[in-house]
Amino acid sequence: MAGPLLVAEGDRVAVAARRVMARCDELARVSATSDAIERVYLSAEHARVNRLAAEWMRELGMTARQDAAGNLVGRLDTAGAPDPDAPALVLGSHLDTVPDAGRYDGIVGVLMALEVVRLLRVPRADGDGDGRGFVSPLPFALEVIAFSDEEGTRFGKALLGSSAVAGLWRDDWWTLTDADGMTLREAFVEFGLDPARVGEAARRPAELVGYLEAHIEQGPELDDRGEPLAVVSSIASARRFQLVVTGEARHAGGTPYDRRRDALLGASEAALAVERICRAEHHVIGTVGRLEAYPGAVNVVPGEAHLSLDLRGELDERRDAVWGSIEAELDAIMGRRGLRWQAREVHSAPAVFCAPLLQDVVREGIVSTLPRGGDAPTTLFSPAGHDGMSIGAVTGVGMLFLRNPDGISHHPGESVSTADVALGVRALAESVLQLASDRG
Ligand code: HGY
Ligand code: MN
Ligand code: MN
Repeated sequence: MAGPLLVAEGDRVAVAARRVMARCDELARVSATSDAIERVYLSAEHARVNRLAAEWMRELGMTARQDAAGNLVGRLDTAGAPDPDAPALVLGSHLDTVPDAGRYDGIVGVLMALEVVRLLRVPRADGDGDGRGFVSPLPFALEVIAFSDEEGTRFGKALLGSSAVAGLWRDDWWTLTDADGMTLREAFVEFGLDPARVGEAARRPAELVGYLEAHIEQGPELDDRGEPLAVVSSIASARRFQLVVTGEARHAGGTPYDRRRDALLGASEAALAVERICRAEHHVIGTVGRLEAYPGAVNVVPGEAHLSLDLRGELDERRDAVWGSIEAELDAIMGRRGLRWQAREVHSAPAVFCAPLLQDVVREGIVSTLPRGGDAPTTLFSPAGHDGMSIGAVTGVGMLFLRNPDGISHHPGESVSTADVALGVRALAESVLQLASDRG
C-alpha cells in the first residue's frame, strides 16, 4: 500500500482518542455497584449504556436500534436512498463486563469504532435520503454493534448477544438461571424483550461484508515486545463447565481424617490438577475461577463443592484432548477420596480463525501507523474470547489488538494508553479504507 489512505487533518485522530478515553470513564460510572465496575446482560446498567451509546451513534448521523437480543446496532448508510439491505462492514465489541472489571475490555472497541465512523463519514448530498447529515462514502454501509453479553457473567453461557446476531441462539438457553434464580427468559421479558422474537436479531451472510473488532490484548505480549498494536490470527476455542463434587458433611471436630469424604479438598486437588495438566500444554489454558463449599459452616466438613472450569485452546482438538486428561485425573482424585463428581457443560465455542483478507487489511492498517520500512506488525493468537467467535459463523472476522500494560485485564487495574488508542483508531480506519479499496 502506497501510504496512509486516511487524510486526518491535524490531530483529529488524537482528539478521537481523547474522546474514547473520556467516554470509557463515563461508561465506567454506569455500574451495578458504586465501588466497582459491573454491568451484566439485561440489567438496568445494560439499558443505560445502550441509551448513552445510541445517543453517540445518532450524533454521528447513524441510526441506532436495539435488536431483539438487546444488542445496540448503529448504521451509517451508503450515499443515496437509505437501503437497509445494503451490505455492511460491522465494527464493534461489547459493553458488558465481568464483576469488578476494568474499563476498557470491550468498551474501548465500541468507542474506537464510533470514532472510525466519525473519521470516515461524509456529509450527505443535499436532498439525499431522509436528510440525516452523513453517509458512508465506501462501497458498503458501516455498522457498529455494541454486543450485550460477551462475558456470560450473569447466566454462565457467554456470547449470548453475538450468538443471536449469528443466528446461533438455542432454545435450551431459556432455562439458564442467574445467581438469584431468574431464568434467561424471565430476564428477557423484564428487560422488555420478547423471547419469541430473538430470532429477529439474526443477520444473513449476504448482509455483511465482514466484522472488524479492536480490543485490548488482555495479555502481556505486546507490552513485553514494546509494540502498540497487533494483528489477531485466531480466537481461542472455549468450553466452560460447572463441576459438583459430592462427599459427606460431618462434624469438624469429631470426625477422624480417615473417616472423612471432604468435598472441598477433592475440589482443591482438582483445581491444582487443572493447572498442572494445562501448564504442560502449549496454548491450552484451564482456570478454576469459582469454588464454593457447602454447607459452608466453619465447623462442618464440606459435603459438597461446586467449582467452575474455563478451558480454552488454540485448536478445538487439543483442548478436547486436555479435557479428557482432566476427566481421567478427576476420576483418580475422587476415587482416592471416596468422592463422586459430575460436570455440566454450560458454554462451548469453537476456535475462530480470522479471515486472511481481514488479517491483511488490519496488518495494512497497522503498517500505516508505523515509520516506513519498519518491521512487520506482530500477529498474535487470542487466548481471550471475543464476540468474533460467534460472528465468524456468518461473516469473516478481523481483530486488532491494543497494548495492555502488564496484560492486566478483568481487573480494575486494566489500562490502555491514549497514544495507543490514537494509533489504534488510525489503524482501524485505515483497515476499513484498505478493505474498501480491495473491494473496488
Ligand atoms: O473470557 C474471555 O476470554 C473474555 O474476556 N470474555
Ligand atoms: Mn472482551
Ligand atoms: Mn472480558
